[in-house]
Amino acid sequence: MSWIDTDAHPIADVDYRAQCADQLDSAGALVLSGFFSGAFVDAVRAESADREAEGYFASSTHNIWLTPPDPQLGEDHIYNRQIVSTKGLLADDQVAPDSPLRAVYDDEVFRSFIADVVGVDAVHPYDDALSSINVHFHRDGEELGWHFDNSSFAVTMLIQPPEAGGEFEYVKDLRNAEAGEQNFAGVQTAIDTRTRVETLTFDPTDLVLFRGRNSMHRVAPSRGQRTRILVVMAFNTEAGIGLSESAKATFYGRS
Ligand SMILES: O=C(O)CCC(=O)C(=O)O
Ligand SMILES: [Fe+2]
Repeated sequence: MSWIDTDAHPIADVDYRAQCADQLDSAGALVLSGFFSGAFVDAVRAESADREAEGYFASSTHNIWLTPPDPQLGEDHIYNRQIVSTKGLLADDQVAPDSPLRAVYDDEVFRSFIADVVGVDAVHPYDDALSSINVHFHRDGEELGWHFDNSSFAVTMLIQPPEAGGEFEYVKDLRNAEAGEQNFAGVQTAIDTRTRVETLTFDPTDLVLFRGRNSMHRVAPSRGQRTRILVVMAFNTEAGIGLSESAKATFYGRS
């Protein structure tokens, strides 16, 4: 597939896959520089820019866990702290059928590469019309607040950087969702004092794989007239999983 530089990134090669998997495990994130061709980024930028007005901009706040509040813990508890996110997005059903994003997302070698790197048998699209491929827009001043992802990993690609700001910040392994350990004290310290906060840098044409379920992360406010455009490709480790109606209403404003 010409959209991916397979000379630099031999995604069909088992040794290359193992090397990427090691890096993701040790760092919690994997940035593959120059993974996509310039033509890919240009084509996605051309089809996405100027479509911000069609995007859904959620105005509501959320907690870091992306869950409803727990009144038992009290209003001032870190679990109930409300975080502002202002980014907008195009959902999967707004991405053109002939978009290069679909060619990549549907490619069997790309999918099996992602599966091997994250250490699962296979990855599958979401079984709903909205969640699989999303295009995010951050205009001047817009941000994505601190959160843990619901999914265990995310595949992202920056299409257009903002003039300034828009840094991806994270705190690695801050909770252990699988063990049910939410680490309220650690989360509160990280948020209030920025202890252990790291920045992940990546550029257009890079592929980013990030384990966001246990590593709290945010995207700082964008600055300047150029909108930050970033694509998130979401996969499931089981077939037939779709978002609930309430989650669709929260994330996309419709169901
Ligand atoms: O915009 C980014 O770089 C990250 C997006 C993200 O964290 C998310 O969609 O959950
Ligand atoms: Fe996230």
